[in-house]
Amino acid sequence: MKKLLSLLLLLIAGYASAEDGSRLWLRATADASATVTCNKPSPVTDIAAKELRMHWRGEPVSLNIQRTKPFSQLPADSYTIRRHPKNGISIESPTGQGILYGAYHLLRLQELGQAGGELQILESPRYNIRILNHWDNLDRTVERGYAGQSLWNWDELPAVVSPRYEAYARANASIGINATVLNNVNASPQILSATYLEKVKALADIFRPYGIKVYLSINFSSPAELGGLPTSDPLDKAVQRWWKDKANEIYKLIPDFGGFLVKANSEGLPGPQDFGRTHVDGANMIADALKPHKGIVMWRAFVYNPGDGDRAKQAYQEFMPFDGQFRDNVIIQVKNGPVDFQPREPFSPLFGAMKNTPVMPEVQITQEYLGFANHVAYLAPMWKECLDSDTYQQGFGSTVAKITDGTLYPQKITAIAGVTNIGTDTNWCGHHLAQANWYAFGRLAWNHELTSEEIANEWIALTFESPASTSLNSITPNKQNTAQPNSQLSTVNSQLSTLLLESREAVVEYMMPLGLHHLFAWGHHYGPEPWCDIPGARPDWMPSYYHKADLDGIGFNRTHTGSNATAQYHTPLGEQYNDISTCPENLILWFHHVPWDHQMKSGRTLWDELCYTYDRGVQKARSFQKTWDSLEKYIDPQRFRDVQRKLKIQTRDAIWWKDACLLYFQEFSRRPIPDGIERPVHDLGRMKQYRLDIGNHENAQEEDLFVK
Ligand code: GCV
Repeated sequence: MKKLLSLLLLLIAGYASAEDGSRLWLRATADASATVTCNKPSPVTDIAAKELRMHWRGEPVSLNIQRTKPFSQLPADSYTIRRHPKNGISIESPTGQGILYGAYHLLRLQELGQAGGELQILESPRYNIRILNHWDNLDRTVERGYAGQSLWNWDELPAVVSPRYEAYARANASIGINATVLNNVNASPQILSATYLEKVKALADIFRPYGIKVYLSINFSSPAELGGLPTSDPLDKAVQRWWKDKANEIYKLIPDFGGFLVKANSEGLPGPQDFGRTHVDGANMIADALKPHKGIVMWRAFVYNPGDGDRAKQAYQEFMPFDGQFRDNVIIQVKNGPVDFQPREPFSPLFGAMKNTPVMPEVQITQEYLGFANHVAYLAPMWKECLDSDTYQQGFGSTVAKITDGTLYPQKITAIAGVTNIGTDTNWCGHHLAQANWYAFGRLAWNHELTSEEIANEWIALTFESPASTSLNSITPNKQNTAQPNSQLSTVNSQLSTLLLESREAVVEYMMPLGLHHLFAWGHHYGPEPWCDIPGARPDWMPSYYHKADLDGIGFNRTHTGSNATAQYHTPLGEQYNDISTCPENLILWFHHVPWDHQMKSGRTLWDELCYTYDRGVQKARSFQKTWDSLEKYIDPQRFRDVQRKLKIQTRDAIWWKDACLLYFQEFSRRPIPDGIERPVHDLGRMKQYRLDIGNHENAQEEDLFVK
């Protein structure tokens, strides 16, 4: 009877909160009443206690702030979770923030059915700063955002505070994210005006109890544009004063303000070079203003100019000479690859090469180059590919992760940034399955040793498993909890995790396999236009700059006989990339101009391999539809239909990519599309005639494509 009643209650609760994706991976019902005590309550531990009281269905929990063993040598937000046979559970940490992470960890275990039995957990984060970068503009548009408008309603702030701000903070804290840059790196000087700083303060106040620090992107010309000074020259005394005063003003409002993110002398933005100064002059001047407040500067290395040779080499060329010259509160933010978040790139050669400067990886959670919020592309494998790459800079095993997380270099600051995919859409990310990328970023920033599969399994269970099932299985101490996913849920988990784990590679295959890159249409980065040639446009924004297809072959010669970008990589990697017989085939066209008849490892010619790979990508997209459809009976109707619709678009786009690229490159290869490959359904001439119109919010819908 009791069970029946609780089932009824849960059903009612389930109906009350429809599965529209708004609850993300935090879908547990708030109907518990756990006993929770804390030795040193604070706003942060209060949140931890509240979460546990509402959601934890087990024995009493004590939250203990303590600084001694095992924490003396560990980062501040480390924590332990222990089950004591007769005394309930303890969560210990030197900080309230660690306690909060411990609470979310315990609740996650409960939802996964893993909170029973012995608990002896010690966790500490690999990166100190785990930060989201919002590319949100003050008019609420989001650059490369595909999930609605910016969450920050600047017009209404600080008077009106949306409940979504707290929900955002909670979601981030639940996966260990502890920092956020609120505005676009293409920054408006206005963000530093007194009016906007009041709004920023309102957000910082909401985020603080969740352990999240606020940072801002700044425009290097702010002293002139906002402050009315005649110059923004970093060596000018009045400019230096202006930044110091601005920092003082900010810290008065937001005492724990994190610092500034700076995009300077990049893609037309102002920077120190406008005044004949260097990145060091610019970064250090701002660092000096922040230093008294313990703030930091994240200075981006995303720089390239059309006249300066191979774009892939430029960040290295520009930044290496400055190694060791930055202040100790500057960290250089480096995109995972040397060009720009392409579906596949080698890692940036700056990782490990800068030995005397803290460096942090920047990855892109929003899918600017991976089908926006229309395609499923689970990105943990892509980020791990970079983090696990061996730079060889400190001998074998010097992975990008170990280089940047403080293991191999004594970096005082360690950090990792993710350009977020979050917006006002009900489901936050535009595509239900894209929530997995937000989740995966947080989990990997905390622990980059987790596998993509582990993270996917966790996320699927939390996001698609019925919360009812866990609440019906109460947790009993010292007994393995029985709330293991039941067979239905296991089907979802195994099928969906296979789909997720294959998804990024599928996108690479149907968009830009074998190391191809930047074949995108002019004006946006959604569909293919490998033929795109806009008279007078920057050559390094044209696809032909990258693919270099001609009658002999295809690909960018970056070897010693070409741009020599391979020389920026440490021995033996540079040599490996340089030699066509040892270069990994998934990067062969990144580093080599390869003859059409070059024999690949499969025994096929390059041309045939290209055709097979594009086709394989399309077949995978089709298989995602089949897999998803087979799960209909296990998934709630709204999310099922939403994803089903997106997968249809994805397959349509995959075919379009394959046809556009193969038919175009065939004009150079002059070879037939091999037997056994799905025939093109589009006509190259017609595809070339049409411009893609993808609408104001870059959220391409079926009817928007192929508009004349
Ligand atoms: C925010 C790419 C994107 C730009 C982005 C830039 C950057 O070029 O297309 O939208 O600008 O990277 O990372 O600064």
